[in-house]
Amino acid sequence: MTSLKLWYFPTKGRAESVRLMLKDQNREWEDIAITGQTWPTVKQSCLFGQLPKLEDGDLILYQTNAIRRHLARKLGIYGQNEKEAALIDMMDDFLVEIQAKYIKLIYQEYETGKEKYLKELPESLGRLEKILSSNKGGFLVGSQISFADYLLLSLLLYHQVLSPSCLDSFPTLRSYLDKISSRPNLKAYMQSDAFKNKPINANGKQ
Ligand code: GTS
Repeated sequence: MTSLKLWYFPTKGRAESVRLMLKDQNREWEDIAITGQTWPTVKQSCLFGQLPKLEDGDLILYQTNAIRRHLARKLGIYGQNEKEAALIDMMDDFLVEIQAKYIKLIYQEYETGKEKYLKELPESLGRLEKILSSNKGGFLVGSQISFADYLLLSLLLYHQVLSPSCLDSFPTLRSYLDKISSRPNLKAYMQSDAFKNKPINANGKQ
C-alpha cells in the first residue's frame, strides 16, 4: 500500500471531503498543512498554483475532484457498476455546483450575499431531499457509500454552521446526516480536536 500525503492549508475547505472519505474507509494518510509563510514558495511548485495536492506514491495529483475520484476508484467507492458510477458522477457534479456557490459566498460576498444565498439554499436542499427520499439504499446512489456522499456530508456540516436551522424542513437530509455522522470512524474523527479545531475556511468566515 502506497503512502498518501494530502497537501492543503490548515483548514477544512475543499480537502475535508477527502479526509472524511479516508477516515471512513480506514485509510491512513498524512496531512501536510501549508501556512501563509510557506505558501508563496510551495505555490510555485504546484501545477496550477493551488492546493489541494495529493501524493500517492509517485503519483502527484492536483484538482480536488480528480483526487476524490482517484481515491474512490482505489477504495472501491465509485458504485457497483457502470450505471451507478455514471449516476454518482451526476450527483457529484450537482454537489460541486453547490460547493462553488458556497465558496463564492464565503470568499467574495459574505456580507452582501448571505441573505440571498440563504433564501435560495432550500431549492438545492429540496432537490437533495427528494433524491435521498427516492433512493431506498440510504445513500445518494445505490446501497453503498460513494465518494459523492462524503462531499454531501461536508457540505451539510458547513451549511449547518452557516445556518443552524437549514435542515429543519428536510427530515430525510437530517436523518441522512445523522446516519453518516454516526459511522464509527467518522464519529470518532468528528469528535477529535483535530476536526473540531480546524477552521472551515481560511478567511475565518463560516
Ligand atoms: N479547482 C481547484 C481544485 O478543486 O482543487 C481549485 C483549488 C483552489 O482554488 N484552491 C485554493 C488555493 O489554492 C484554496 S481553496 O479554494 O480550496 O480554499 N488558493 C491559494 C492560491 O494562491 O490560489
